[in-house]
Amino acid sequence: MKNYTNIRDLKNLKATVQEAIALKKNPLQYEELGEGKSICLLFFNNSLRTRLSTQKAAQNLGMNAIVMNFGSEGWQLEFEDGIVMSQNKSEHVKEAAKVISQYSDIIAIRAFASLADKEKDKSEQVINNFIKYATVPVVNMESSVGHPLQALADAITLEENKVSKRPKVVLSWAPHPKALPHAVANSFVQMMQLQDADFVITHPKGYELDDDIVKDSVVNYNQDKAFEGADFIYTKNWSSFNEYGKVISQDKNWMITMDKMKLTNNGKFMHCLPVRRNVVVADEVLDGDNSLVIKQANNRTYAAQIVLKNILDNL
Ligand code: AN0
Ligand code: CP
Repeated sequence: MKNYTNIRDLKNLKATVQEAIALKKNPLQYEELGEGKSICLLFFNNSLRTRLSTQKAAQNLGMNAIVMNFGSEGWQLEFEDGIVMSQNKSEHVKEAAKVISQYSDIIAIRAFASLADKEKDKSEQVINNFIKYATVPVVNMESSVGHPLQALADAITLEENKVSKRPKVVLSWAPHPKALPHAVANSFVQMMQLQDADFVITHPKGYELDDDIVKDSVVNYNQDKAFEGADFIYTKNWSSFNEYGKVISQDKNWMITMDKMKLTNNGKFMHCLPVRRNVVVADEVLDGDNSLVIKQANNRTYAAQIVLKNILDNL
């Protein structure tokens, strides 16, 4: 693997999950692999888990991690080609990507969707320009379309916690006051499409995800029906895709409560975090025995580590 931009870049998801679970037992077993190598982590948006777990993963592989918050510290980058740079953008991605490549063996990037321009977001302008002009591999730490490190951590968490061979897994929309990206939901859907599971997506009308992602995955607009017999409830808010980036409703009835969880088959609760308590999910669910959110966040380290290992193996 050269770049990791999508969960489908993994040759074999099942095998990768097993490798990550093995790695977790002895995280320092490849400590020498990354010796003398550096990774530049570039953040155009906020982060807690991605920043710390990817840094930890690099450290476990013996790499040096250099972190830069582009939003507040970097020059504003221009991504359009052939433009007269007379406005507020100080540097073009053409130079920036080539320069950063000289300081690093891998570049990892977080650049959320603008939620303003659907076509530009779908074109993955930031990450694709870095891939185009960088001379080293690029890793996606949440782009406008996907969050494949999160989806890999979720796959590890599902594997570790499933009690049947073919679990029922539900991706449920939940309300949120702010317009949030589709990336986490998109990558979760793409990851589930590679799993042997009964997978159902549930959301109110108007919150349909991109058809190009959902393909023939099952969608049920009735949350209660979707929850029946579920082994896992994966919750995430996202803004409308059709009315691009709009919050078209904040229906409180979609919040995940204990009453809703009672409809499931003793279902486990999952969320990528950060999560707003008593807006997205009730305290009693998040704090309950069936909540996997802290374990999920722990698996971010091993997801990142197995991805970086795979890239280092192919340098
Ligand atoms: C981000 C999102 O929804 O994409 C990051 C999640 C990992 N969440 C927020 O902005 C709250
Ligand atoms: N789940 C996740 O990516 O969290 P951060 O936004 O804190 O990195």
